Amino acid sequence: MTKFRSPGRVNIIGEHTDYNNGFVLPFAIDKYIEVDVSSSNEFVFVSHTMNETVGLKKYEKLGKWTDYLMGVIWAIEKSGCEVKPVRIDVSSTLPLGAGLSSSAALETAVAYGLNSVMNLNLSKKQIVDVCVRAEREFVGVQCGIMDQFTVVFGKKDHAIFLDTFNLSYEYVPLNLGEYEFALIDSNTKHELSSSEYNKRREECERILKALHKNSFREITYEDLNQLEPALRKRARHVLDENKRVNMAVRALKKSEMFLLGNLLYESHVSLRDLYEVSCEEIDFIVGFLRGRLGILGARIVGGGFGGSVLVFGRKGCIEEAYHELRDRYYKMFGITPELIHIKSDCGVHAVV
Ligand code: GAF
Repeated sequence: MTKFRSPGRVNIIGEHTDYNNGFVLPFAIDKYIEVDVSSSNEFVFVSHTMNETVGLKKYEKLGKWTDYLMGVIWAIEKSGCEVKPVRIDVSSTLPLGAGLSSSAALETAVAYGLNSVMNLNLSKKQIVDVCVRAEREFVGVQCGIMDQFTVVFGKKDHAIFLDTFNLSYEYVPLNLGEYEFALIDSNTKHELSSSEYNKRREECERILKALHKNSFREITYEDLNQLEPALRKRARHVLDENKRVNMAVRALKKSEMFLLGNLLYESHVSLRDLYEVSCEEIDFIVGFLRGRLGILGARIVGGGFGGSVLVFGRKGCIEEAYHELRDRYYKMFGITPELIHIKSDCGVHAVV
């Protein structure tokens, strides 16, 4: 078997908590990156989506998509295994830059593929670690573990309630009845996304230092008073968001759909005002949807500064709202947003 498929992910709630030992509630989706791994005398990466073929030296960094592939090879070798030259063909049905974790999908498809083809004997957890390391140390984005974990451990019809403090997790059934999740891609991605992401991480490090704590899990609401105002906002978001994840899990289990929707709106406000990772286009979409008949909740997903809005609503209502939104959004920004229907799906696997 030489073809491997890895899904994207959406996160129901728990944003910017995964690198703060917090909780997240993501699920893998039915949009994928596929890679075909074949032996070769040199490293050759082919993107069928971008129509580009690139030959590289081992560990060569080019500042583009090929870094995710070479980063994985680098990280696998750092873990003590040897990776022989390969040709990797990449194709995708997962929109890039839409906040759906296309980078983690690409990394895990490559790691899983190399693991199978070269009999490396890496466990699923080791594959997650290799991919996180590739992104942090080779690509240079100081990501948390949520994306890679979700696209490896995803389970159809379930979300993963993950505690990133000790990596314990529980599959929560997605029994949505007459409701559904969908995405509206803003079709914008602001350049500063990775630098601002790393900045947020540094701020969180400063919070721990200022409060003399080893982990966000030791921080209480009273502690926040000791922080300077900018850092207080960031910490407040993390504490509140962790609570919201736990409430969302209970709401999902009890089918309290209105509560779940409200938590999404609250999360968005917090990401906009306290964590400051939203942008004009995304706020416009969430503002438009808020209070519309049949729409229960909406919020920015992923790292921020563009990408997609996750919408939760009664079946059919999201599509209806989208048609009205499309023209208004175009008038405002000169861009057409896109409606993406999603279903939950399983994690990375070989394609037969
Ligand atoms: C990005 C990162 F890769 C994740 O680890 C996570 O921090 C997310 O942004 C924000 O919740 O997708």
